[in-house]
Amino acid sequence: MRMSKLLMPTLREVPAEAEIVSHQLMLRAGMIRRLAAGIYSYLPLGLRTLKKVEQIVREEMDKAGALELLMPALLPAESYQASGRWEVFGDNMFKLRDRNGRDFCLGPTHEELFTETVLNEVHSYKEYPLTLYQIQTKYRDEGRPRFGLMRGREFVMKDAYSFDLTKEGLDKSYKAMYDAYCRIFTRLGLDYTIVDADSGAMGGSGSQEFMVKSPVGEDGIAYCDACGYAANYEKAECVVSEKEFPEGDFQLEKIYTPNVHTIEELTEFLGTEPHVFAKTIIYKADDKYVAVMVRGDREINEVKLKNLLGCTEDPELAPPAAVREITNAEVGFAGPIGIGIPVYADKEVTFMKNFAVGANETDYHFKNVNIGRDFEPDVVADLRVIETGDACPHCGKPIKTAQGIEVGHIFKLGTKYSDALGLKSLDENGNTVSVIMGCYGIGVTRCISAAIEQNHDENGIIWPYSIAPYHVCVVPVNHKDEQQVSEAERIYDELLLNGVEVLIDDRPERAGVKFKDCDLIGIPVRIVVGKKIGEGIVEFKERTKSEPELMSVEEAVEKVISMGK
Ligand code: 9G3
Repeated sequence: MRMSKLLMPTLREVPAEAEIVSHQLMLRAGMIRRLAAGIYSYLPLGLRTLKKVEQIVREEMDKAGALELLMPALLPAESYQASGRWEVFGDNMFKLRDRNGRDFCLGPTHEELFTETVLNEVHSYKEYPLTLYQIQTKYRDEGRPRFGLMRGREFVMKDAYSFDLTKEGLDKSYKAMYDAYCRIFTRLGLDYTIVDADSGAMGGSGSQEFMVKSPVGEDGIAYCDACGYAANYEKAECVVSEKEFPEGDFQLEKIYTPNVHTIEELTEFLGTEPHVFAKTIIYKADDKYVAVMVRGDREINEVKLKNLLGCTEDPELAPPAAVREITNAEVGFAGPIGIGIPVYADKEVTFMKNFAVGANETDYHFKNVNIGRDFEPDVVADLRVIETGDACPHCGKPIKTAQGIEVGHIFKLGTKYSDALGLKSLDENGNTVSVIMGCYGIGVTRCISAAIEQNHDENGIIWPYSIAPYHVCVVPVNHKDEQQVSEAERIYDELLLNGVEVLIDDRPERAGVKFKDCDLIGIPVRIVVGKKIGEGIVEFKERTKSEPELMSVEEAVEKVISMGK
């Protein structure tokens, strides 16, 4: 491709709207352009990389025995009403009406559609197991679209769905997808970690996320280098860590703590440390209130709370009016003693002694509180957020935490959707069974952002060879030098003839501008045709290396051709 003919509007300046490197570089490299919040156009370089990512996903899914379909993105409401999800996803779902006033949506995910397809088209147990997939544009009206393609409102997802008649079958289908994902992310050049994850609204018996470690990742990961344990922080099991508490048999004591609302103020006032205080936070879960307790130095894990309570809506902090109603005190003085609503305590609270809690009276706390004598929690469970340095739940070594970009998420769904849509089958013994499903997602456009987050430097993108928009750029240093230009053209033709994806920078620009653009757009190899071409010598500069190599034209051409093999 001639760069004089390529639409590649590179930018010198970083666009203000872009907060993270991958977003900045995709705009500066002329790969994408923003149309509206979370909605992007793909210019030639961006589209070439997108298609390469899609092709790698497609090849590995096909190799794993999955069958590719393509579902509509414009879906009638009925598709989601049978599963009850037409209401559940609220504002996140793009809804519209056709000319006859019928309800439609732009598809955010397709469990129902794939289940319906199998329901309508598969009629014998001999046709199972079946894994179907698509690579398709999804629509989700995210409240906070940001970070470019990382969290868009229109994005490309590979979504796959497996259908089995036995649990063992699901395990096999799930493993086949798990292995295919490992091959995909390896081929994409992503350094990824697989973590146990919460299944959230999807239900089912468990899920795993494929995470690319990055400080801009929205998910927290807890992992152990010693034994390989890794989990999304939402799910990571917490081990009780013992702390020092005042020893002795003290009487419960109510103390006047005027204007003491925060932990810091209370520990200051009592002259103790945060862990000698137990927080009591009141949550509204669906339509009931619960008091949740964790040690003062810990945070409540609301995903664990939601799963424990089994509520459909996310638990929310009770509004101040409700807190006053329940505790007869201002916010900040809630405690378990005599609170009158169920008390859910994190396991660590049961190891506390002579500790402080709110007294359910404005400006008062209790000290020297002891479980058993002064109150009994209704439920004790793992309800806290894991922290760096906590003991690994598997081997006890210190846990590490990191941020991660979720590029894949695989679920053992079970029969939630097949039951909702009546997908059953006779098995080989003639018994009627519910079809057991798995679902498997890859954020295809998000993988592009993740690849750049993991592969860039101060000069721009450093593409993994497999998804680079082009593999080599031939650059004549002086566009006025007849020999340099004709030799560069000859190399360009030779590479084209050998099927290499090659650019020639034939623009009438200074060499420095050409080198900067070539680095910015992340082309893996640059062949520089300069003064030494008189001796048949060119510079072979790999984007991952700081210094160019000098070599003959023939060697350079051979080297590039061999890289593509
Ligand atoms: C919606 C909207 C947003 C959503 C969903 C549905 C997330 C939704 C979860 C999944 C689960 C799996 C198939 C591929 C793998 C992931 N956000 N999820 O279901 F209607 Cl508006 O998408 N889907």
